[in-house]
Amino acid sequence: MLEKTQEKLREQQLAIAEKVLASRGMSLTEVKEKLGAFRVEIPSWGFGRSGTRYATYVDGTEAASLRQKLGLAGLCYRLTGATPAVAMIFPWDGDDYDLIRQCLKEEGLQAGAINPSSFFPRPGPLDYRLKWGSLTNPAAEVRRAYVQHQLDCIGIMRHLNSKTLSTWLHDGTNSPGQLSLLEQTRLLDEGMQQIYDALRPDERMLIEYKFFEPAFYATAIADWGRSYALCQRLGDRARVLVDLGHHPLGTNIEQIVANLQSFGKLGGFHFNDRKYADDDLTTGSIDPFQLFRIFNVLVEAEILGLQKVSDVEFMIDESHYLKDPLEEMLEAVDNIQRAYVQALAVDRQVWADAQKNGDAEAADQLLKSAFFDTPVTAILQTTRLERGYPADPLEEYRSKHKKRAGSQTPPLTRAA
Ligand code: AFD
Ligand code: MN
Ligand code: MN
Repeated sequence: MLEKTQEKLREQQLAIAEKVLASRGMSLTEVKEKLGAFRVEIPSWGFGRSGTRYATYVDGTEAASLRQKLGLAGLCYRLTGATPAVAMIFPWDGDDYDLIRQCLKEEGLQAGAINPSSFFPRPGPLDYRLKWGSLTNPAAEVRRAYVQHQLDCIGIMRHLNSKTLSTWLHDGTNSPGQLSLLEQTRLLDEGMQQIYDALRPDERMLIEYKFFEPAFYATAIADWGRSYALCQRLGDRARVLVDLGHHPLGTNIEQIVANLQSFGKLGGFHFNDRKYADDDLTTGSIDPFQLFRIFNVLVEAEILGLQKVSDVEFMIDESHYLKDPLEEMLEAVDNIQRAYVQALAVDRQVWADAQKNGDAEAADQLLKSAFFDTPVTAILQTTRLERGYPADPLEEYRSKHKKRAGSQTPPLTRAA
């Protein structure tokens, strides 16, 4: 009975959506087509369990091995139809690249961006000495070893048929005396150049910035300006990666996106949300209007011919501390798709007229109406059903796939 009622409601909402979009110069068919073509990468590490600096609480809903991570990633794709590629991270995801290829194939997945990890101590020069950084480490032996790790990751990229190297350095100094700030920037440029020079013409490098890490005094790639300057120096296959959690509170991220698109240097995103810092909350769960404003710039940039939405590498980068990781991933994908539909529903002509007339109130009401008054759920669910996927992936997972949370293992048990 409930199903029938939901179906009826969806049909009514869809009829309204058709009219609302038509009144804004958009066709429902076009919105469904664009939504159906939208893809977002999911991170292998997002299916594990993360913690704070104090503890990690494992409850059995997270993956405890790489195979389980890729199994959950495969289920995410089968439930959403929007996440065919998995971003991988090394050495975290191990060194059995044939196993990875086999798991990806079994799950109907591809490898997404390959993420070298600079923060993860391992045998050899990249051991405890990483606390002084990777490419900006004062010891040439450590810098050389980290460049080699990045070159190894380019090899893994090719082995897994990926075209994107996505780089974030944990580098930063912890006191004013530790390293000359001029030397820090010189070493960074030098190391990045060696990595970039190893890329083939059809491969690209995304350079991620981050405002700070705890205990930092000077982050090596602290803001979009430093990443942009690096990408400018390196060449056209180096682009900026915008991680939503990596800005000072209050930063106007959509303005950074607009700048980067104007300069042809937007590579992609790591989506997440936060109340205070970093990537610890589900995308769109705290500030969905910001996510909509970012997509609004992306849709406008495509209309202006600056960059196609499909040319932007969308990735989720979240740390899942409390909830079932796959639930959070499905929630994130839904919120991202929602923001895209809302941005597509903006009446661009009326908005341009309001701006030309300096009518800020009308312009703001127009954005608000796209965000609040578009029957998004009906558009999302219908598009999914027409593509052969469940209308509500999260509900489908919780009702048909989710194992109850496992026994509460004692805190401090670290998942793999
Ligand atoms: C951490 C960093 C950064 C990076 C991710 C994967 O803050 O966001 O993209 O690890 O390496 O979250
Ligand atoms: Mn990130
Ligand atoms: Mn992060």
